[in-house]
Amino acid sequence: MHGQPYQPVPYRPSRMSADESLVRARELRERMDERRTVRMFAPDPVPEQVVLDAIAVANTAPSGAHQQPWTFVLVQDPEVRRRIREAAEEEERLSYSGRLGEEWLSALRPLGTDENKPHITDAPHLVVVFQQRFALRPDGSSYKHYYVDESVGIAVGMLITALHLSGLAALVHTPSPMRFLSEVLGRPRNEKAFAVIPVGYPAPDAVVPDLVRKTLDQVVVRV
Ligand code: IYR
Repeated sequence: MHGQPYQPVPYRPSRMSADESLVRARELRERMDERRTVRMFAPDPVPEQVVLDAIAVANTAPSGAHQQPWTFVLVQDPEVRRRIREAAEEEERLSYSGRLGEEWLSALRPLGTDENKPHITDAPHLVVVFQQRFALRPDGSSYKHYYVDESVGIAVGMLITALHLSGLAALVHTPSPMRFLSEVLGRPRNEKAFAVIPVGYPAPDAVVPDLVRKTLDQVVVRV
């Protein structure tokens, strides 16, 4: 793809009627409003194919120069999971005991988060998303990637949407700093950790913060 000439092909999807769009959009809006970030997972198994299909959806995300600058690492090895949890909790202990600062800590207070990250070892699946800051060819040469943060952010949005619509809960967890993930997972030097995403069913006794979403009027401006 990189450096190839422009060779477009026809795109003729069948058009949905406006009435059907209205029905589908309303249904989707209601379904997505049920999504909640979950921090307490049931240990029950989830077929890996559901997660792979959701990653395949994420892989359809638009990206800068269609470079798809993402890698999804599925971490199954319990020992690797344990090491990730240990390192994340060590960093978070420093964060919550002062590194974040009072303003950040008070923003987090209503969410009830703390330095304990049991979801890293306990959710049936763990997806660690890496952004490829640049492309690295097998011969060691490289070329630039564009709009990497935006591209990976969109892909992760599509991933959690796909997981939710497939009946699963997820958490976009960003331990900070995340450098340890590259070491533990042996990722190449062009990749930088973006998020740790445990996936599964909510625990039967799961609780979530009592959040209220902004209304459409609060987020839409018409010009
Ligand atoms: N990374 C920490 C803190 C944290 C930060 C934000 I912004 C959140 O929305 C939630 C947590 C943690 O994962 O606990």
